[in-house]
Amino acid sequence: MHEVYSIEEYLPPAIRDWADKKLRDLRVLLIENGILAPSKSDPDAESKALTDARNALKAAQDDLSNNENELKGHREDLDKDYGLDDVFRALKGQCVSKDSGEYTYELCWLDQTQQKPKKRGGNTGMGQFVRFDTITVDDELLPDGKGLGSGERVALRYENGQHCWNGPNRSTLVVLACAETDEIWKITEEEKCVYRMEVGTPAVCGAGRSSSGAPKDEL
Ligand code: MAN
Repeated sequence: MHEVYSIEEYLPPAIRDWADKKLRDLRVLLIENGILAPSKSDPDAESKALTDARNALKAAQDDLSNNENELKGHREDLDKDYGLDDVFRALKGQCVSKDSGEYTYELCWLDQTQQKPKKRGGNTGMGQFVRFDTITVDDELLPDGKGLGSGERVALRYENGQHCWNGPNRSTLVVLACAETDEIWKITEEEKCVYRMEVGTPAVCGAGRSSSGAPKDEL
């Protein structure tokens, strides 16, 4: 506006006043329409249109970053091993528990295992899920079918749980066998802070697959 104002100097006073008023009116109009910043004296002031554009950009960037994070989560999920035929995908986020001694033990599929004191005190992490494994077991098959039986069984390894005083970080080996419902059958502490859970689940009842639970003739 400076250049325009200086033109006034060359005008006769009457026209100058008229031009001056017109310029003021124009300035007010531009401010009202968000094109011009409200105050020239404040160097940080910016027009409403610029503020709106800046806010829109910020909102779009936030959206983009949220979507990118979501995409990253989905990609990681797709890369994860959900076991034979992805059967464990459906179980993710679900937990089963069982009372044993002074604790309730909790197994959360592909997530973590925990020891929860029945009386007082906080929960103890017994490991985070790290990977699938196959182990060979040789147990007598119980009449109620609630046992591992013998042969190769799918196992889940949970490691890096809460550190054990004078011992390792807690870990859990979860050994699975075919059963009608998800159920923890037995919990043992094999060595100090090294736990083993024997668990029944339909997730390993795949027929004819040696690595996924009891073979058909054992059912
Ligand atoms: C707690 C529990 C036990 C474990 C001891 C080790 O009492 O986690 O299972 O053996 O800590 O100090």
